[in-house]
Amino acid sequence: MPSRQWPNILITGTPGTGKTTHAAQLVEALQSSPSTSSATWEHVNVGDFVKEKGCHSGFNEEWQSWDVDEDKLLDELELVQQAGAKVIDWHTCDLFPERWIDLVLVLRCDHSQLWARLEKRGYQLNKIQENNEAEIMEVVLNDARESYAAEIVVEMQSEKPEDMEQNIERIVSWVQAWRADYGG
Ligand code: DAT
Repeated sequence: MPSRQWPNILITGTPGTGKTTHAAQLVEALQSSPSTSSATWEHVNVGDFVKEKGCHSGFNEEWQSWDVDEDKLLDELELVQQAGAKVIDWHTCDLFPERWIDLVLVLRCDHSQLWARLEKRGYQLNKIQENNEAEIMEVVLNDARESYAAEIVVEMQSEKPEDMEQNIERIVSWVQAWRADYGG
């Protein structure tokens, strides 16, 4: 049983599947729902966190991304996750200790739609291809299943705005149930 009073939720998935959009809407929904609004919910965008806290060893030009210093990132996040009520948004999931996370949501998207989203974002071709292949091979979903207990890993479709609405409703209900069971 976790010692925190509110759960930590990890939203993961291939880049472009909708993590940041979901996390922002989820925090808003949790902050405005009477049964969960007594906590201060925080969206932790790990990509931004890495840059802000300098948890990297430089910018990788080939992949147009920061080379993450995982030890430093874990040290910095250890303090952040302790209080609970965090919605952590990151495209890999096997880095975080199991004890930090109460629910793992893996967002999924049809690969041709994902391709279009990443193209629109201005990603280079190698990055679009790599991510598209990863989505087809279910890399993040498999990593989540290998890293966390099966009952806390939930796959969610993220193709239409209605998917997002339903997903958010479902997660808010889950937080309410968690709070009733463990929150004290
Ligand atoms: P990520 O944080 O996983 O990289 P994002 O939240 O930035 O992804 O979303 C990428 C783009 O796709 C953005 O323009 C919003 C859109 N999008 C994501 N999920 C969606 C959904 N369920 N319905 C419609 N558009 C969605």
